[in-house]
Amino acid sequence: MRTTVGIIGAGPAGLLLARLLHQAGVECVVLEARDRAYVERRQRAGLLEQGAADILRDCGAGDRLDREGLLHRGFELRFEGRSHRVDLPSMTGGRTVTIYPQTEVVKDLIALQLVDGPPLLFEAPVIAVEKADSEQPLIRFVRDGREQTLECEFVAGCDGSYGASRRALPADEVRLHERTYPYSWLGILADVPPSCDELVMAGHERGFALQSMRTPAVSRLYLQVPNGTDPNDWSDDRIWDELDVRLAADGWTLQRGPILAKSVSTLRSQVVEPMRYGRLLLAGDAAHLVPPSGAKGMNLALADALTMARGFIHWHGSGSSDLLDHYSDNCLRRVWQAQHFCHEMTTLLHTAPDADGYDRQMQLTRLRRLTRPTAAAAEFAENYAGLPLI
Ligand code: RFL
Ligand code: PHB
Repeated sequence: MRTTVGIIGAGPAGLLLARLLHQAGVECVVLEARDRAYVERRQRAGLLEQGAADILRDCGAGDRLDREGLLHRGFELRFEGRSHRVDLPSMTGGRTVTIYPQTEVVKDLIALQLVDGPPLLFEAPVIAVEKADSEQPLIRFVRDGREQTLECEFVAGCDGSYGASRRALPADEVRLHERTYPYSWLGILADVPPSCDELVMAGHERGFALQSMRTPAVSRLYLQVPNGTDPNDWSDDRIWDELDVRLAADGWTLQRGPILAKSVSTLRSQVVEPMRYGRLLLAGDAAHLVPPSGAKGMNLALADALTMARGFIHWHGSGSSDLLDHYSDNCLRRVWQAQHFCHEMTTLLHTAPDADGYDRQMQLTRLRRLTRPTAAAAEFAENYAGLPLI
């Protein structure tokens, strides 16, 4: 098999890239390790920045997003038993965010691709990317139990942090910057309407808690838990009791309901620098991870895919590799900005295992600044709503 751009991974990054290339007449093939049902059901992100929602609309994937997405103009910060609303439009020149689950973004992009898009092969795990430093890179993958090859002009590594693309990077050419946080998130999906129309983030002494949602009828909630936590050690009652304590505020009641899913994920930051090796370009989680506290992972993945698509389209139309040559630098500026914001959000709201009274006072001082019309509050809102895409 031959193509122009071989795309590894059918997450938000790979699917958006395929859509944009297809619309511009650049040939590509997407190889995905898992089956369609698995990819469409994987519970992940929930929040789209305005810029990311606009990218999806512009490529024709905005119909359901506009019908079913929940537009949010602010969120609540809770600490010391009180709620403080952060208003986004008034501090960001009118920008908002949308709650629209990653599962739905992925379903919409897959549906478009299966109607008129380039080939998307499910259950086709890539085992290696070879000759990335040559003009003819090669992808080795398995299909129906047989090993096959896809010859490409470029390879787009959109296969997450455990994919084959990362394994193809020589350690002496590419650096991996990394932080692992001393806590994880226990996430639940609950069959109960959210107790608040907006997101609620609590910076409690016992640890972080978040009330989010998937639809007006289904809630998504998170609790900070120690690393190594087994979700089975947390009964439904224990989860609701702890959420009650951490999210408590005067005059507010957390509604309980059946828990549909429970999982634990560790919080980590990673950046691969540069995001390119030869003719292998990385996008999304393959290039960087952020702790979920800042809700930036899917948004960064979509922004990378747009930047990469522009590079390939320019190269395809003009023969110039100018944009591709600046791909990594252009993305990394946004990536490091998001890393900084997510790190700030994480340390602002989580309680480290060795935290003492001094650390707590530092957190409370930082939190109080965000509840007044300060420059810190404006910068926080700007970052949360997302920086405009260039
Ligand atoms: P994905 O979505 O992981 O897709 C990668 C795809 O590659 C496939 N793959 C392979 N395919 C072929 N061959 C191989 N060898 C392969 N290896 C892997 C995988 O099966 C998969 O289909 O990466 P992508 O596209 O870069 O998208 C990144 C996002 O998924 C991720 O950053 C976000 O989910 C992070 N995130 C959030 N991001 C936000 O923007 N807003 C949020 O509100 C938000 N909340 C979250 C989050 C992540 C969380 N977890 C689970 C850590 C909340 C949580 C709890
Ligand atoms: C989510 O809805 O999954 C979500 C929202 C905001 C975050 C993280 C996750 O910061």
